[in-house]
Amino acid sequence: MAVLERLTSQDAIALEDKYGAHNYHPLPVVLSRGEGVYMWDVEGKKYYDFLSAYSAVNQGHCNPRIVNAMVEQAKTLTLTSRAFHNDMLGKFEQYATSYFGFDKLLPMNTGAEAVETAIKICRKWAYERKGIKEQDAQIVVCENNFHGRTTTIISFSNDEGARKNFGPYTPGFLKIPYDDTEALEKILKEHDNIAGFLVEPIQGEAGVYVPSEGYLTKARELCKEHGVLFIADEIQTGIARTGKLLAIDHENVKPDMLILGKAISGGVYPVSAVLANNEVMDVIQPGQHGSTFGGNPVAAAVATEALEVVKDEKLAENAEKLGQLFRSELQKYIDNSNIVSLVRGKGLLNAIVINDSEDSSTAWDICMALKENGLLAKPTHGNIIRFAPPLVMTEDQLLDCVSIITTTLKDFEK
Ligand code: IF1
Repeated sequence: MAVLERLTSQDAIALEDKYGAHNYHPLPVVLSRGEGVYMWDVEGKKYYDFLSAYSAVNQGHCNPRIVNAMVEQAKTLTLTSRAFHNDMLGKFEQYATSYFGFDKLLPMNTGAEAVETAIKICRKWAYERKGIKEQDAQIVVCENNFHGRTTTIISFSNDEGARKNFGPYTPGFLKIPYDDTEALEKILKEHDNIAGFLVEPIQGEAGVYVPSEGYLTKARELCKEHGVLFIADEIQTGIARTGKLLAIDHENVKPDMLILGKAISGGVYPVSAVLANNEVMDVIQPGQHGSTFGGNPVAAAVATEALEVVKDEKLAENAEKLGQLFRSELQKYIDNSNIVSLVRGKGLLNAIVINDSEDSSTAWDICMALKENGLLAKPTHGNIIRFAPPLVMTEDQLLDCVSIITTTLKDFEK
């Protein structure tokens, strides 16, 4: 019976097409199992994962320690709501605040919820501590940002697809170019009602855009000088992905608020969080913010274990080492390539830019060919392919992947 019930890829795709909303355009591959850096489709074909669920499975698919933490906790107590205490949340909060160096943590579930939380805390802080007139607080954001998909967050997106016909939009955001400290300084000087500056240390969705060295340091200084909260969205860049625990650690920058999601749970369970010191976090009092599932015991157990794995398995160090190797190996290929113009990134968050027009299907076609050759990656904006494998990869596996990628690219050379 079990065998008869097994779906083919084609059947699974047809079901999603018929019964699911069409809000995604996935690569046509149907995965049914994952382990470490590998995934298998329903026909049993094995792939290297080069997306890591958008950097959520940094600790590797079905990491046994994290899965075990989830199963044990799920057998004991799953959800109490925050109407009562549970015996896991405080331990997780103590562990995570000391891990990242903040006084307090506010737990949520998805990345977008954590961004919303940071926006609410920032505004409340502005009215109650900075003395900005009520309803008047502005938050500075960057062009080409990606912070999630709620109505407020898409209000300050400049991606037409993400934004169009979802209005009316939430006011209270000012947009400046990314990687531009002069623009930041100018806007901070011109307005006295700015509450915060929300920024991605590397812009992921924009195509793994790494800012100039010193950008984050200077932006941090400007915020301090103008009494504005510096808010780092490390949902995609955090948890060892870029070769340090956080991407801001490359410049030893300390934000006023740190937003985490994705790999804080190793991709096993939705967990997100905002971290801040008391003078900021204490503006939130009972009844002012929350979530049914936020801070539940399973989330607490899973996230604690996921963070321990990152330290124990030295994933930041591995991402740094393998990232250097990946970029230098690909660069050797690019030096003689017409189809790829450059490779960029930090740690194991990298991208190649395809040398073709932005609206051509070349990046997609290359990803389809990579899939045939046993490696899964996804194009991002324009003609860019993001490469972000789980951080538990070995050097031999990485070199094997470089060989799959370069062999595939050769077929696309003009
Ligand atoms: C999708 C990209 C990645 C994020 C940052 C907040 C969130 C995200 C910096 C929201 C989420 C995702 C969501 C995913 C695509 C994706 C993405 F391509 F859009 F840029 F990762 F690369 N801040 N990023 O990157 O977190 O609410 O989703 O948990 O399908 O929308 P979420």
